Order: sequence, then structure tokens, then C-alpha cells
Amino acid sequence: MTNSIPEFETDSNCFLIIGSNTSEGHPLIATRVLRAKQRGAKVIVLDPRKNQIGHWADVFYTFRPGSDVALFNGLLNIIITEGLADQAFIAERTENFEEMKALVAEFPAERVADLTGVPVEGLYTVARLYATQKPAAILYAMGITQHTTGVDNVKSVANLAMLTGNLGIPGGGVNPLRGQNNVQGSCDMGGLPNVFPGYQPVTNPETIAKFSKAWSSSLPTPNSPLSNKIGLTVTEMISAAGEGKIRALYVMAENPMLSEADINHTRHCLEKTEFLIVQDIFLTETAQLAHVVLPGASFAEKDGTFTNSDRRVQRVRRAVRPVGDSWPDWEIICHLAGKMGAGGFDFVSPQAVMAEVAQLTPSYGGITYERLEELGGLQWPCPTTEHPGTPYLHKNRFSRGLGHFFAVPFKEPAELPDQDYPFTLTTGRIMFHYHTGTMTRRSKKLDSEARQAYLELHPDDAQKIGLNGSRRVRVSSRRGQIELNVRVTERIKPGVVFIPFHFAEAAANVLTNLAIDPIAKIPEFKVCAVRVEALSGTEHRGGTDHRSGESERRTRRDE
Ligand SMILES: Nc1nc2c(c(=O)[nH]1)N[C@H]1C(S)=C(S)[C@@H](COP(=O)(O)OP(=O)(O)OC[C@H]3O[C@@H](n4cnc5c(=O)[nH]c(N)nc54)[C@H](O)[C@@H]3O)O[C@H]1N2
Ligand SMILES: Nc1nc2c(c(=O)[nH]1)N[C@H]1C(S)=C(S)[C@@H](COP(=O)(O)OP(=O)(O)OC[C@H]3O[C@@H](n4cnc5c(=O)[nH]c(N)nc54)[C@H](O)[C@@H]3O)O[C@H]1N2
Ligand SMILES: [Mo]
Repeated sequence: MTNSIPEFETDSNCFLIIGSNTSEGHPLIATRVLRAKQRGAKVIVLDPRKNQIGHWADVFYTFRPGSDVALFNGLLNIIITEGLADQAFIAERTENFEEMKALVAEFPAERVADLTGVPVEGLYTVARLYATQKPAAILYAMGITQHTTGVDNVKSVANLAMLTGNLGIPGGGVNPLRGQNNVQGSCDMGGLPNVFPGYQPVTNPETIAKFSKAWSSSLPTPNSPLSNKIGLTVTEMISAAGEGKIRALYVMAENPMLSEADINHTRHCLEKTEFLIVQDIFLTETAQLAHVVLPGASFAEKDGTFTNSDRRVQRVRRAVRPVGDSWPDWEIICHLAGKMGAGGFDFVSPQAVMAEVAQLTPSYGGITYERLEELGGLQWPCPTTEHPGTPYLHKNRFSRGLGHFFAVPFKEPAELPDQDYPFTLTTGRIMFHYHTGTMTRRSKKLDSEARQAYLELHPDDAQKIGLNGSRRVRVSSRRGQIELNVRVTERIKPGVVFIPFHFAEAAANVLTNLAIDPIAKIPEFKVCAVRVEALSGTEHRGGTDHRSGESERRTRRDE
């Protein structure tokens, strides 16, 4: 995020929420948005479904999944032609405005209404409101990124914020609401194929020299430098394993057998992997395919830090002792590295790990356990121990100097509905479950709130497929098929269906398309084509209660 979560409550005068089911996925952030609304801030929600936050919005429109770039180009064009652009900001802080302007001129409101399904007057309402109620924050999540055009969508978001001068100010910004508690921290620590900690590129010779020196005792031969080759992303690794290009996979805290697109393909690839190690806190669908399972300790059983969505590093403290033979992940890694003959993994505590992080990662340079204890949290960049941390980015200049406007042409998703597969499937989350359900489906309370998979279907479509009072359907795509219950609802547009991806017994990812964004390599989880057929029969729990029993596996020795 360019800005900070607390600013939403105190500073923002307008929110443009697109592709984010904020109140179900990020309820605490949604609360701040709603408090801002109480003091008069405007809330615009654009989403293919009338999600919960959409009900509370001042302005809400549904649009066709995958038409985001067209929608943004339309809004950019209106703001420019209505003279609502921030000329001073464009002149002083940006470049390439003319090229972007020429492209968006090809997106008059009438054409955009056709492409997206948002009415012409709706486009004007949104554009005018967002451009005039400064500071305005854009909040987005997976509805923007999980597309073959994910990077294009994000560039479009940035165009809109720059055009209106909504960057480098409190309460504005481009704010991707990050997913897991520590996904920001994982990326910051180099859990990406192309960078070392602090986004220092592996292709930079100086960076290689720096880390090779610092980690020399861990290298197979002390004087050989670290690799400067860009690695593969998760999705690419799995396919590479299927092709025999990767022989061993070490999967830590991921359950790709449910979370990757096209599960039949994923299973095939994982079964072909010569050596599969899974480190998890439960025996997941993926762990069941593994040659070795290493039991990790959960968040409540270990010390460390998490870095949240607004770059804030905070302490997490052990509340209970690890159960059974489980260990904190960092200890497992250090132990394993030691067994493999690597030096330099003899950390005595997470605090010692953090000291090395500060030494090698300029943006974390001033973050120490002592300061975190004292201040509660610190937002990077925080280069020195005197630095107070950074609540919002790009104050007087962008990291690259000038902000670059991109001319982003509109491309359709990889798979569109046709005669054989006439519906557009979009997938996502619900409030009560977390991803592959390893944790939440073991919680009695959460499980009782949402026990089974379902498909959201518009009433007109229910009639079209001849549902006739039945609650069961078969959903098929070119990759596979599942059976599940239906919720007939006007939340969803006709022609579009939604399935939450939490449920192993009717896994949405059996259906999804593995087509990926050429740059970010993220699969198109949000759009694929499916067929929906009514089955006779009534609602039932759909499959066996596959989790019970397993949950008893981890006996609580320490209680
Ligand atoms: N309860 C709960 N909370 C979670 C999680 C969870 O599993 N459960 N997971 C966490 C994680 S890791 C993440 S990444 C976040 C994700 O949080 P979100 O991204 O908010 O969640 P999603 O349900 O994936 O989808 C968001 C919205 O995108 C919309 N959408 C679908 N297709 C399109 C499209 O083509 N364009 C646009 N613009 N929007 C579209 C959906 O209708 C939905 O409202 O949530 C985090 N929070
Ligand atoms: N169709 C569809 N698919 C999607 C998405 C979508 O919107 N639609 N969203 C995608 C997104 S944004 C995400 S983030 C992924 C999520 O995909 P995954 O990360 O594969 O899903 P999780 O269920 O969160 O899996 C995390 C695993 O970590 C384990 N775990 C939890 N805490 C710890 C710990 O401290 N240590 C260890 N070792 N293990 C731990 C859990 O038991 C669980 O098995 O799914 C993606 N897949
Ligand atoms: Mo995520």
C-alpha cells in the first residue's frame, strides 16, 4: 500500500473500492472506511457482484468480470475531457501523459458502457466523484490482480491516482489490500524469484557481491557467488515439476492442491515430483502427496514479526507452546540447512535473525526488537534507528523519479463464455473461511456458519437452466467438473456465477483456468468459462466430512 490504514479513517474523503470484498476479506479496514463515511466521506464500489461493502456504498455498479481496463480507460477519459485532472501534479510529478491521453480517447463513455455493462451516467458519476473529493483512496484486492491482465489492471489503477494527484498525500493512494498476515513480510524478505530482501535485484552485481560476502559461510564453496538467475514463481514451479524440470519441491505453508488453478493439472505435477516435502501445521491435501511432512508451529506458538499491509512491522509473541513434535518454521529451516552442511544458520532466536535483516536490508535498517517493543510497530522504509518510519510513500517524488503514465490497451480474458460453456465463473472468498480451509474448517463455530460449497446464480439464469426447485448443480469447465448446491441471488449479474474456493469436496480450482499474466505470472482465478446443469435432488452436505478425525491428529500435550 502506498498509504496507511489509519489514514482511511482520519484523512480520506472518498474511496474507490474495486475488486475488493472489503468487509469479508478485510473487515477491520472496512470498519475504518465506514467510520469515514459517517463523517461524510464518499464510498464508491465497483464489482461484478454486489458484495457486502457494495450495500453500504454511496455509489455502486456491477460490471462484467475482466473488463477492468476498459472501465479505467473510460474513467480516465471522462476526467480529462471534463477538465478534472490535476494539471499541476501531472506537470511536476509525471511523464508520458500525452500517450495515455491519446489511448484513453479511444474509450468514450458509450463504448465503455458496452464493454463493461456500467451505464454511461454511472461512469460520469464515478469519475466526477472520485476526481473532486480529494484526498481519494483507491482500495483494491484480488478482483484487480487475478487476471491475465493483472499487471495492466494495476497500471490502470496507478494512472487514475496520478491523473487526480492522489499520490504522496495522506488519505489518498493506491492501496492493494494484502492477503495474509505476513505476505508483505515474505515479499520484503525476498520470498520472490527476482529479489533479495528489501527488493534488491538478484541481477545487480553489487547486490550479489554484498549477499555473497554476508552469507559466504552458507555457500557450498565459500568463494562461489550466489546465483544471479531469476527463479520461477509458484505457479511456474508446479508446471516445471510436471515437466520434470524440477525434481524436488519444498512446500512451506501453502496448499497448492486446493489453491492453485486447475487442480487436476496440479495433482499430476505434484505426483510426478521425485521428492516432495511439505511443512505445514496440518496434514493438508498437498501434504498427503508428500514424501516427507515437517510439522510447523502455528502463529500462536512462536516469536517473531509480521509485516502487515501498510508496511508496518509488528511483534508476534508465543502464547502457547508448540504442540507435539512441531517446531517454529525458522528453527526447522536452520536445522535442515545445518544438516545439509551450510554454515551461518546458527541463529539463537528470531531476534538474532532480525538483526541480520536490519544489517542487509536498507528499508529495515532501523527496525530492531527494542524499538518494536517501545513503539508497538514501525513502517518501512525505516533506514536508521533514529528514523520514525514512513506512513505514506512518494511524498515529494516517486522511487523512480517521475510517475509514468501507461497507455494500457484493453484485452479480453483468456477464456470467454461460448455456446458450450456459456457462463463466466468468478471465484473468491467468504467471511467465514480462510483459503483452503485447513484452519477455519476445523473451527466448529466457523464451520457451522458455512458448512458447504455453493454457487451463486442469478434468478433469470436459474430459470434458464431449468433448476425447478432443485438445489444441486453440476458445473463443468474445460478442465474438470464439480457438483454443489446453488444459492439463487440477485447479488450476481446474469451470465456470471461465483464459487468460493474454500471447499475441497467441490473445489473451485478444478474448474479455473491456468492462463497466467505474462509479467506477474498470476493465474486468471477471476474469469473462466463454465457450463451449469441442474441435477435432481436436494441440498446435502456434499461429500464426507473430510476434516474430522484429522483435527485430532495434533494432541495438545501442553494443555
Ligand atoms: N475471510 C477471509 N478473509 C481473507 C481471506 C480469506 O480466505 N478469508 N484471504 C486473504 C487473502 S490472502 C487475500 S489475497 C484477500 C483477498 O481479498 P479480496 O480480493 O477482497 O477477496 P476475493 O473474494 O478474492 O475477491 C474480491 C472481489 O473481486 C471481485 N471480482 C471478481 N471478478 C472480478 C473482476 O473481473 N474485476 C474486478 N474488479 N473484481 C472482480 C469479487 O466479486 C470480489 O468482491 O483476502 C484476505 N482476507
Ligand atoms: N480459485 C481461486 N484460487 C485462489 C484464489 C482465488 O481467489 N480463487 N486466491 C489465491 C490467493 S490470493 C492466495 S493467497 C492463495 C492461498 O493459498 P494457500 O496459501 O495455499 O492457502 P492456505 O489455505 O492459506 O494455505 C496455507 C497453509 O499454511 C498452513 N499454515 C498456517 N500457518 C502456518 C505456519 O505458521 N507454518 C506453517 N508451516 N504452515 C502454516 C495452513 O495449514 C495451510 O495449509 O490461494 C490462491 N488461490
Ligand atoms: Mo492472497
